[in-house]
Parts: sequence; structure tokens; C-alpha cells
Amino acid sequence: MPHRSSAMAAAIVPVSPLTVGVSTLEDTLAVHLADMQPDNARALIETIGVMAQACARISHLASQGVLGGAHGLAHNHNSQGEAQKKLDVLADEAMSNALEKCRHVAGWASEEHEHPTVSYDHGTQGRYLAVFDPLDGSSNIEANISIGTIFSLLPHPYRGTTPGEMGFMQPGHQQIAAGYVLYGPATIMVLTCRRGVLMFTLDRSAPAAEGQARWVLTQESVTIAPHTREFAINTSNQRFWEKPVQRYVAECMAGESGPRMKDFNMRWVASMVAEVHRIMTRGGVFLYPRDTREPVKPGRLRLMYEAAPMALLVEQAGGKGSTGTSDLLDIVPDALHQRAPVMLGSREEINRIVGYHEDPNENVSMQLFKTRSLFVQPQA
Ligand code: FBP
Repeated sequence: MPHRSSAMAAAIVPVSPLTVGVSTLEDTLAVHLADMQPDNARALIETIGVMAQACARISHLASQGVLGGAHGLAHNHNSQGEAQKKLDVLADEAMSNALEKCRHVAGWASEEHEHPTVSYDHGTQGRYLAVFDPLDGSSNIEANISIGTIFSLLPHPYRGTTPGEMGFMQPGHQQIAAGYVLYGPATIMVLTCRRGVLMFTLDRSAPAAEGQARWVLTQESVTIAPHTREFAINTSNQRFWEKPVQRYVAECMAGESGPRMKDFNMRWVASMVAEVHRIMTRGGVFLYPRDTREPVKPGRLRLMYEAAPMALLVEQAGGKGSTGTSDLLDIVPDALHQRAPVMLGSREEINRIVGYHEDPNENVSMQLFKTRSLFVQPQA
């Protein structure tokens, strides 16, 4: 073997055995997880495959719209008192039925059910616990605006016995994998197995039999830009925000003539999956902070099947996930449907917002009453 000079060694860029636009989900994960113990890799690939097929089914249901009976209310409420939409229920059934058949899953928990479900056949030996929001952004269904599914895989902590609700109470940094599927003009799955972030697109050109949908790799090593000029927050809740968030948004709105000396753009789709996907695509921040509307509630979004999986994806893409005062992935849940303040996205921007939380009183009064600020002081 000829001796290779250090220059030659440095110049040889390892060629990915994957082909963007060609490699399927299964082929991609086989390469992506090659460093894993084969049994573990096979189990993870099969389990992600099962959820991907369920999401392909949900994509089909969503794309049928009113023709598929997927619009309107289901005339039930979930355990959090929210009116369920028909598509919430259909999506929940698609995910639950798929997981029931997966030999690696001991149990699963859904936004739509108060308590977790233990797998009838695999409750003791399954190695994973799945947690999911079957249909995110459900207020947008009838308006035909992008919606999604969010999922997370945790280790089954007590294999040999059934998990119980306590088995699910694990902080986000223990997730083995997390992902979301965006049902938009294209159906896209964004996935991490803690080795960076991959993007797949559902190939609609090849009509597939149930359970044979084809997901194609469309981006490897997804990375979020550290800086941004785009923020997403529901400004109609502004009067209820805490000072650090008031300050951050006021400074963005002040634009070039304000302390940030640059103009910002604002977006709000009211579908977290769509917001996070935009951030994965071009950077930005998504904020659903704590607010004073319901002081007992630490936020609107749920920790285990919204905030934690999205925080893992964002962090694996080089971004950051915070509550403002702590890392989202460090929170140890004590309830399945507990809520959390959510701040996700471009790392430097989230660090700035966290900085404002560490020093909430600094400068706030000044900023709010500067010209072009949101709160022009009423003339006497
Ligand atoms: P669902 O999972 O129940 O749809 O709720 C979550 C969500 O729709 C997020 O996707 C979105 O970011 C947020 O609520 C929108 O909240 P708001 O209606 O206050 O704008």
C-alpha cells in the first residue's frame, strides 16, 4: 500500500455511500447507524420504519381533505379538555395500530390519551417507549395549512416488566431518536438518531400499497444557521409575556433603528411542525413562552411529545432548545401531558434570549418606550 502524504490524506473527503434523491429511508439508516450494535440498529430501523409508514397513511388522509372525511370535529375531547378533530383521532389510530404491531415497542403515549398504552404482545420485552403528537397544528386542518406529526423514542427502562407511566418520565436527553413529519405541499420527515439530522421526502410518484410507502433521502447533515433575522411568536399574547420576551420581541420589532441595528421578519403559522421546519430550512427562532394568562400553566406546548423531540432535533442540527431559564432536554417530566415554555432555533439568538432571562431587569424599561417600539408612551 503506497504511503500517503498527510496532504493527500487531508484531501480525501469520504464519499457518502448515500445518494440524496435516491437512497431510501431503510438504506440510509443502515449506513447512518452502521456504528451501532447490529441488533440495536435493526430494531431502530424497523421501529422508525413502522412510524414512517403510519405517517404516510396520515399524509394520505390529510391530502384527501374533506373527501376523506378528515375535516371537522370528532365530538370528543382529549384528556386536556381540547376538542378533538376527526384527523386527530384518525392519526392517533394510525400511529397506535402501527406501534401495536412493532415487536420493539413496549408501550406508547399519545397527546390524545390520558394514560400510556402498554403493548399487548411486547409490553415486557419491547426495548422502546414511543411518545407522539399524532396531529400537530390541528387548528389549521380545515384551512388546509401545513400540519404534522411529532414522535420520540425513549428506552424502556424496566425491560422484563411492563413500563408503567413512570417508565415514560424521562428527560429529553435520553431520547434515542426523534422526528417530525410535515404534511405540506410535500410530505417531509425530519429525523435524528443522535447522529445529526436527516431529511426524507415521501415519494408520491410511485403509488404504494398500504405500508409500502417510499421515503427518499433529500438532505443529510441538516444544520441551522446560528444567527437569524426571523422570529415566530403569537404576538396576540404579547401583553401576557414576561419581561425578557417583551424585550427580545421589542428589539426585533425596533429593527435597524433599535439596539439590534438590523430589521427582522416575523412569521406565525400556528403549526409548530411548520415553524420548526422553516427554521431547519433557513434558520430562525420559534417562541411559545410562559405567559401570565394561566399562571399555573408553564406554557402552551407539551414537553414530552412537542418540546423535547423538537429540542433534540434542533440541537442535533446545531441550534438550541430552552425554556428561557433551562435547557428543554434537561427537564425531568413528572406528568405525561405537562407543558413547558418553548424557545427553539438559531443558537446565538436563543443564547441572547436566555441572557435576557438571566438579567431580566436590565434595560427593559428603556427599550419598551424607545421610538418605533411597540409601546409608544401615550402623550400627556
Ligand atoms: P396541537 O398539537 O393541539 O395542534 O397544538 C399545538 C399548536 O397547534 C402548535 O402546533 C402551535 O405552535 C400552537 O399550538 C399554536 O398556538 P396558538 O393557537 O396560540 O397560536
